[in-house]
Amino acid sequence: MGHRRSKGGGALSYYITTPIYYVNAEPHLGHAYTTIGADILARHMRQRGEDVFFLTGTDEFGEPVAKAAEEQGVSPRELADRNSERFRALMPKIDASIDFFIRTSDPGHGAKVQEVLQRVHDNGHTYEGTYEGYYCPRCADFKTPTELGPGNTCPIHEIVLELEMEQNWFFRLSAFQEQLEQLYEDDPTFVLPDFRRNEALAFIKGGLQDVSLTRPKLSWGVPAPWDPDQVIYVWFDALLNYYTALSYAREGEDLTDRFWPATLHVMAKDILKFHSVYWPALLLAAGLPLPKGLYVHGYLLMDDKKMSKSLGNVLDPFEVIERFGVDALRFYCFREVSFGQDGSISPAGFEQRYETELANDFGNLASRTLAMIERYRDGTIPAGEVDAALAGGDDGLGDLRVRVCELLDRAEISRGLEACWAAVRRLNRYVEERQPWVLAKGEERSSELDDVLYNLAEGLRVVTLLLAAYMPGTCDKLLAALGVDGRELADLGSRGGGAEVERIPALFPKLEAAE
Ligand code: ME8
Repeated sequence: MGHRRSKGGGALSYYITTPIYYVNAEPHLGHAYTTIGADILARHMRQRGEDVFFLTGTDEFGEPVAKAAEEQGVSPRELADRNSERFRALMPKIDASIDFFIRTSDPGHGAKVQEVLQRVHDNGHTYEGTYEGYYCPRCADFKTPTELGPGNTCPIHEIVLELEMEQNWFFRLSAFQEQLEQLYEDDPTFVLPDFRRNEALAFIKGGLQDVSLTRPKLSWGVPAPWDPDQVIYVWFDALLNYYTALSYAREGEDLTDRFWPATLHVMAKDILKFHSVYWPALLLAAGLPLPKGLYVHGYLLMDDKKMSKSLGNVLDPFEVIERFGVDALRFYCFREVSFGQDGSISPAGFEQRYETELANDFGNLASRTLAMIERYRDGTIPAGEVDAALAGGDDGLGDLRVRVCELLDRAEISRGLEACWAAVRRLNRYVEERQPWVLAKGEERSSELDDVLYNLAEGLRVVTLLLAAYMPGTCDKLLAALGVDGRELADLGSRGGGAEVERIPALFPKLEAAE
């Protein structure tokens, strides 16, 4: 079961989002990771002919940004402009095929936030009250007693929190307890993976407290329409980006009916509570349809700690791309760390996988296949019989497409990649077993050689089409060299012989020695 749905028989609409990133610092590999993950799914669904909209952007209001700006001696607007631009510049570098980049400082966003929250207010889900409790300015989160670390600290940022008291508007989150429990019961895949669903449900069952919806004293935010002395608490303003973007992403067009509710929100576990509890409750309060699902992945770790700007142990994605290339980055993140789990990454790990898997497994399969077709058949893929021995089993090519599609329906990105890689290795073994260079020695085994070359070219075509969502640039080059025009995943098994192939330079050249 996945999160996909049909709108009246035509193409499925597939609306996928990443979190919008705080502009209090520059992007790091953690941000690239989520965005690449979502991009893999977006690209894959486009190859399946679905109507895709892929959104990312920046979260610009609220205390985390206002504080960082103060520390740097600039206005929040200046800091937001500067860092938002860096996030935007990251997108083409990581080959993220986004359809829109939202900034919460966009006027179109603010206006829509006000409209939705006015409805929440009019529907009677707000009241005025006094908040007293511990607030982490870096998380922009009011911590419940069970969420606090020892000595009233923030367990994520490891800082001591002040007791805050302020007058603000509350959102009646507690009133949605039953509806949320029901939602989790009715739709067991609302949050994936399962263990994250259980965490979210446990949080709900622990008893929901009302939460602040607005904050006084802050000027960097969207004013509450019914009380302009207060601004909307940044998390509610931020969550609404997923909905507001559709109303103004295309000038003169409202995409809301076409794409809302969202198919999948992708994020890491740090913001599970906001997405799995506050977000559906807010939508219910506004009378809006709920997203189909969330996928909550783990952390990229460096030296066994979460890579984060506040801990300072971050890898710069721009530098990684410079050294290894964008597709190696896209591959490595999902190969080294199983999507959904936490996992460590390191420059040494990059190098190793680059050499053993990209250069030796995939690069080598591609270059030897193209070289043999050129040498033995003048560059034309011969017609041949499909080899049943390659089709079956866990690493067989026969149902590879179906297996990868099923996995990616559940956002199992690493498992989808694993399935493709097993097929790459199987094709390399096939070359060793069938030894085309021996078959090429005399005319008498010519039709056997045709079959082997045909099966190799076909296997490589299928696996490369499936890998194209993961490593778009590399796979495009290889598919062009194999004479494949389209990128659709329908009817994968139908190509005969006859296409012309071209030899190309190594897809993954030897790395320069590190400085
Ligand atoms: O939380 N490993 O923004 P943010 C994996 N603005 N993913 C990581 C990561 C790591 N080490 N570090 C960051 C916010 N991420 C809010 C979101 S959404 C309505 C508002 C990724 O800049 C991951 O997706 O702190 C995580 O959830 C997100 O960046 C947090 O980004």
